[in-house]
Amino acid sequence: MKRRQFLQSAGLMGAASTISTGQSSEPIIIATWKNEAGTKAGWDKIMQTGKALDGVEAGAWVPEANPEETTVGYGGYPDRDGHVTLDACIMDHLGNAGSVTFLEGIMHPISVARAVMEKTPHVMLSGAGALQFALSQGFKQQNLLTEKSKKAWEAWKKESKYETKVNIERHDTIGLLALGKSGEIAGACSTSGMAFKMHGRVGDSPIIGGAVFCDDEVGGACATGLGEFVMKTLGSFLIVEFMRQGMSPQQACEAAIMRIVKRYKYQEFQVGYLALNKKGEYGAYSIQKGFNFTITKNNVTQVIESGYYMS
Ligand code: SD4
Repeated sequence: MKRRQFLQSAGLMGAASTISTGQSSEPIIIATWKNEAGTKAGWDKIMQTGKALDGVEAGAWVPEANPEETTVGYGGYPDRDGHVTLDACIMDHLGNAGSVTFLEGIMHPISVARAVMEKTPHVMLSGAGALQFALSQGFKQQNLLTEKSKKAWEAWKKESKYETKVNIERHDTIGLLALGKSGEIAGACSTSGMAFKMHGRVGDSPIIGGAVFCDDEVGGACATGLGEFVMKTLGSFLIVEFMRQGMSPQQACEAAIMRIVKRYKYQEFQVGYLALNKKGEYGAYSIQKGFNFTITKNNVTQVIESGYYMS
């Protein structure tokens, strides 16, 4: 029996599929991984301003500012040369988008990405240029490498085992999707990327269409996991296009994972996708077991285990 069929008959794919039943476009915010504080903050913001874009930005702020989160913002694990380099992007319902890559020393890269979107004619700023722009906008430069992350890097350096795969254990790169009070879609993503990556490595998280894509006619999608494979398949764009063709968010996430599974040695890494359509239906799917996501709707927050392809 094929793996997927087995999962279906065993009811193991049910978590995401059975809850994809929302039919209204009431406000909702969903995020990759266990990010309750993030989705709650995003929900509160949507209640305040009405806007999905404000919600996804506020949701990303939470792990960005949390020194205990070693995969996002402040406290993120550095690259192999000891630099904490950040990637983030944001997209609104009008198709506007902004992103920053390889940004150092700024606590909230998501807000710099938003400023790129709103205040420049560009989509993406990188490295020193992104920092220069952030400083010009009043963002403060600070050291984001915490003692905890420095120690982990020093321990890693003893072996310096460079592996181009994301650990399949839980990661906390935050990807968010929301519907605002008018039912409009927005999405965002923020990360410090792969721990101990090559200096200069940029993942999928700042790539519009890779880690995040939104189209107000359809909905949105976001990604987490080993960004190289999200980029090679342009996962979030693909999911939105699948939904445009009539797939449910759940079916679209599964089809995008299958696109990876068919072409690459998927056994060695993790990718997880989340999707939300304009009716408020959502879905999630990953290659490996262990991916989960958080949803806040009607002021109620829950963490849900995603369906997955591999045993
Ligand atoms: C990256 N996609 O830099 C990010 C990492 C990630 O959960 O999502 N980890 O490739």
